[in-house]
Amino acid sequence: ATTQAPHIALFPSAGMGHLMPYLRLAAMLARRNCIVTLITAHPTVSAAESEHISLFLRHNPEIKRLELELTPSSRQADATPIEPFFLQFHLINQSIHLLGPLLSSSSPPLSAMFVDFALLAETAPIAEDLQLPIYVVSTTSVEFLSLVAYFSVVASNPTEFNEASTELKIPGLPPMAMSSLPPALLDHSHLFTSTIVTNSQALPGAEGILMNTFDWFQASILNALNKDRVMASLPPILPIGPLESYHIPQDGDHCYRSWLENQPSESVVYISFGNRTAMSRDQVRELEKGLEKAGWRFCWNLKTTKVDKDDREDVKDILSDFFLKRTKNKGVIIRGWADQEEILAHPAIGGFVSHCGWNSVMEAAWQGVPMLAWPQHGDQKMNAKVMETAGLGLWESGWDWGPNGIVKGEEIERKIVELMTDETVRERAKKVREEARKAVESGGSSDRVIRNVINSVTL
Ligand code: BUP
Repeated sequence: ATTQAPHIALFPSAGMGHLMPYLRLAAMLARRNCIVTLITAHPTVSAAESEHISLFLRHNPEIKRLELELTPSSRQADATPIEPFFLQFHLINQSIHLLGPLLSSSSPPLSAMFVDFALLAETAPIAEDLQLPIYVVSTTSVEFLSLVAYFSVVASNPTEFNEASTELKIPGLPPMAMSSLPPALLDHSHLFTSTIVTNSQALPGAEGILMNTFDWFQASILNALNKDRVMASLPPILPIGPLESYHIPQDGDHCYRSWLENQPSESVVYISFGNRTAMSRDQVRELEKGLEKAGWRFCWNLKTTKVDKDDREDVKDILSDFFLKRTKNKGVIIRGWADQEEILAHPAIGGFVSHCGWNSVMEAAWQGVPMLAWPQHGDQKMNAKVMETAGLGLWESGWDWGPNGIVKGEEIERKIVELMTDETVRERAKKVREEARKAVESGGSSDRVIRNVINSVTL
């Protein structure tokens, strides 16, 4: 009998860090002859999300789109203000009942659903009704995922996990430092925490957890979870990364493009803290000092608000005249969206100061660019540790900003110099690149895993 191409619905949640891996996976599945439907929530939080979805679909007309129209929030108008991206998780979940009818009329009929962790608990009953296998596509490190998976156990046992704890011990895994965990986890009424608890309870019902990582990068924890089964209820962890770029040429000439062309090889440090991390003015001043004193060329992706739509200030209103004058030919400042993959791929880039969002870690691994981790919140500190352990770069674990103080210019200067001059780290990062590329080539570890997943959802 002839087999039919599987039809897979992908359901990402909010934020570019959650959207990018889904778009990459959608393109990859389409390349591998799957029929792909992308479920998108409307409206999105950031302008970057809606722009990327439109551009992506225009360049990939074979990928179908289903739009989930969000119903307005039932939260009280006077409820505690909440991070816009967490609120969006909540809004999508609240509107999921609209999804069943949309999906049941899909043509050809669906073969499987791939969903974001934050949407799992609400989507699982819909998938079950339609008799579809459900896979989670996780957008974080395996370490953070294991914390999330174990968290429902911890949450029901406050004597094991409270403000006085210094470590969290998951049987069979190395202990996790409390200082690396998101502080919001201690607050059970926080939407972040309740989202984790609810969805972590639903994880055992998934067929597998697809992850943007590769065997070599996180071998030890992957062995513990998949071979030693230290968390017996967890479905298989399926490393399919690094997810490859979907290559859409960006319009226009962004200022950094021509500038980078004229810089010597590995002479520029790229700085970005992701799409939704706002840096305080005091910290911006210290970073200016550090960059200027370190003396290396730089390309700084500067954000001062959580949501891009709110970011309207001019560079001159944010950075000091002194800094701009002193570094006139030394660096370029990016405002608005930049193609980070393109930047990291540029031979002029020699180091990456990053918040360690997981996509950024995988993109640096793919290019073999050494990182200096400066994590802020969420999974970032745990990701930083994974990155450092894999040998991709440096992490100064005491660095923070916001309520816990700011990092001084001299400190920043010292670490940037170390990042740009440490030959051992540079060599090791090149080794990471080599292993990343081996994983995705035909017959490589990630290639085999995704091939098996596609086969198992093919009727
Ligand atoms: Br900012 C920015 N260009 O200007 P992470 C980000 N990105 O391509 P987290 C750009 O967005 P969030 C820009 O390459 C990565 O693929 C970047 O995801 C890309 O961060 C993605 O690194 C950001 O996982 O997401 O914290 O999960 O940026 O939304 O905070």
